[in-house]
Amino acid sequence: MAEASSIPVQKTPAVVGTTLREHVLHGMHAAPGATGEFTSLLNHVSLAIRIINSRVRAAGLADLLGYTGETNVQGESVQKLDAFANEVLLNVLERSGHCGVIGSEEVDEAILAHHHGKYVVLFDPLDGSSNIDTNVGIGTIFAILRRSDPKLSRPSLADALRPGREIVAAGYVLYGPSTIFVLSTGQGCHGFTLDPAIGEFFLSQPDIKVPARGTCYSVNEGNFSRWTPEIQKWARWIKGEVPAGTNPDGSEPFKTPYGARYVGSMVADAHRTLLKGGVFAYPADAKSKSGKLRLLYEANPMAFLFEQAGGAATNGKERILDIMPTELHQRTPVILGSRDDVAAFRHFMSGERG
Ligand code: FBP
Repeated sequence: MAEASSIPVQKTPAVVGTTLREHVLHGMHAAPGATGEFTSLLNHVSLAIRIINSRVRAAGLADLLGYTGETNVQGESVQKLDAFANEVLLNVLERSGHCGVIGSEEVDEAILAHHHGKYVVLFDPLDGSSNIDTNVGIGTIFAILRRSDPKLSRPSLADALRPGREIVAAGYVLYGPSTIFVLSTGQGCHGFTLDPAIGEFFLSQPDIKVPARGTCYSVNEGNFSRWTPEIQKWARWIKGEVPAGTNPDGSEPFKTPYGARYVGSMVADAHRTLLKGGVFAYPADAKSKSGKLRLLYEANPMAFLFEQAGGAATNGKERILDIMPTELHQRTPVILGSRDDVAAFRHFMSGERG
């Protein structure tokens, strides 16, 4: 009679997917010296997101559409749902006890929270606010950094003004037809879908890889007349108005024209680009001389995710993650997406092409 140990164990096929909590916990077990604080912080972020999601889904019924009447540090009129999402994230993060510094798109100054809080969390509570009232995809974006010496130093703005390459985790949530949470803790980029019946995120797109080249471009062409001649050349090139020509790096010629896709919510446009490839760009122009998007809580977290997925992100001159921040709400030109498509944009910006 065979030894019990040699009898193959019949594993029941997994009918229950991997939850976000399990995925993060697994990461923690793999990290030497992990204390569980990082996992707990990510679980707090996930709680805030599920609360925001519940209101986004019923915004029209919960008197959460329209404006609060206030203006934020960006000079924008604050939308009720933006203010609500901001309150929820601030509340949950402060209560977590893990944050030394919190930075929000909706709050002028950095919030110096817990003296010994190990982490810095920077977020855009509701991205794509111009689309809130028209029920188009909107999102939440965040980045997490570890404070260099929480035991000794008091929390300060300097803890937040660090290059994106020091990010330890970043993510965004797209409140679209389904609620998708894309997260990276430095081990690749993974997508989770919220099961609204259970209120739990399940792993739905493990190890996302951006294709090296895409077939779509995403930019607000309404700004064309304000762009530099180099960027206008890129736009004519990607629309096939001029021959594709040869690449300065000798790589396979591009197949233009590309298709145009633009939602006007960075999270929605970036998510499509992450999965399908291509390029999303919000370059600087004569009106927005430093671009429109914010470095610390829009460009950096997205750049971290795209690089974790094998893509690229630049301001046209350097890697977004190498930019040294000087202000909490500073803006930057953003070009992100497939490696080859971002390289092509850079070649036009630097005048190497066109
Ligand atoms: P907020 O909504 O968080 O302010 O973000 C800015 C944003 O809405 C991005 O999501 C989007 O990519 C961009 O501005 C759209 O700008 P525009 O309307 O000029 O194309």
